[in-house]
Amino acid sequence: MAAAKTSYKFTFGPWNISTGRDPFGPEVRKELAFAAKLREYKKLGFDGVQFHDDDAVSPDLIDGDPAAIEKAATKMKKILDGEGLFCEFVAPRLWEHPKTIDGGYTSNSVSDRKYAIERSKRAIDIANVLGTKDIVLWLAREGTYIREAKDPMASIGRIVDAVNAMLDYDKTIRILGEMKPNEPMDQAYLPTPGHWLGLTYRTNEPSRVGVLIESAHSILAGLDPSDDMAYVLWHGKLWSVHLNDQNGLKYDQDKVFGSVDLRRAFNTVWVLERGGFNGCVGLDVKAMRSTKPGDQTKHLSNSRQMFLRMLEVARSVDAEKVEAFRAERDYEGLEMYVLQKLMGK
Ligand code: GLO
Ligand code: MG
Repeated sequence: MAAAKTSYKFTFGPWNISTGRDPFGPEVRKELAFAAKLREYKKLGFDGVQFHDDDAVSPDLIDGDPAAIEKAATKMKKILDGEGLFCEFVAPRLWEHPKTIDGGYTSNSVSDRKYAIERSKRAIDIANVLGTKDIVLWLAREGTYIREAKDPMASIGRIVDAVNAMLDYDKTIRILGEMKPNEPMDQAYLPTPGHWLGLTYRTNEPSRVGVLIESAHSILAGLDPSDDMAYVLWHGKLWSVHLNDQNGLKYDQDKVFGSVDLRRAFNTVWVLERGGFNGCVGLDVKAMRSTKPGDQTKHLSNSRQMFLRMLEVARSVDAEKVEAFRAERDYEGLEMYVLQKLMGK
């Protein structure tokens, strides 16, 4: 096992400070201006920012002249520098535009597929200006509402082709797949980190294709996030995480890290520590809709605090004791040892 890290870097995306709009009701808080959001990061104990392409560059410019995109990204980089923040990654937002209604890389429309790839290349340009090498692909609409809608085998090939096109476009970027089993689609083509991982080895440059794992997404797939993370760590491909929590199999909740299941959070942090994870700790969490505007960043600082507190717990685990319980096959004893730790004993 790699040596434990002494410190972690914390990041989140501007979408994690939100208006409370949901499918059943409108905004309950005013949208905070982007610059005002950025001013919150350091105050909350965060070091870096995760961007969608059209967070970094206004959505009006995103389909236009590449030079104008670069100019806007340069402006954003100055603002970031001014705040002492770094950009962790850029993710092309391939799920809101009219040309991505049927998916990005797997759309049945040739011209829409082209759009998705061109837009991904622009996201790489933006990443270069913002000083990051990491591109995240959350494949939101690469799936179907009805299974007959698309050719499933052709779809997998199209995703690989798109990844290869990005790897070819820039020989230094890395691509991180963030998989989710459902929502917005009924079923995704690559529902879990394991599915994506298999595909990384069939790309033109596997060493530049890795994984971002989000806790809630693993839980939605009926899997344990720490097991997913351990599997990908073993492959040396866990390059980022989105920690949060999820209360069972329902819509993607993005609850505060550890707020539903403390033991699951413990296992997540314990695995990251022991596995020598050295990516950023991203907290992809949402405030409750009932949250008052003055409290709209509490879920972020609370999640960070939960991670740090869990880190103390994980670091206080006596590895020899754990081994002794294992050697005796005394898992009842081991379980009680962990539960006592979680209760502060
Ligand atoms: C949604 C995803 C989303 C991504 C973000 C970055 O379920 O978790 O928040 O993490 O768009 O690609
Ligand atoms: Mg996420």
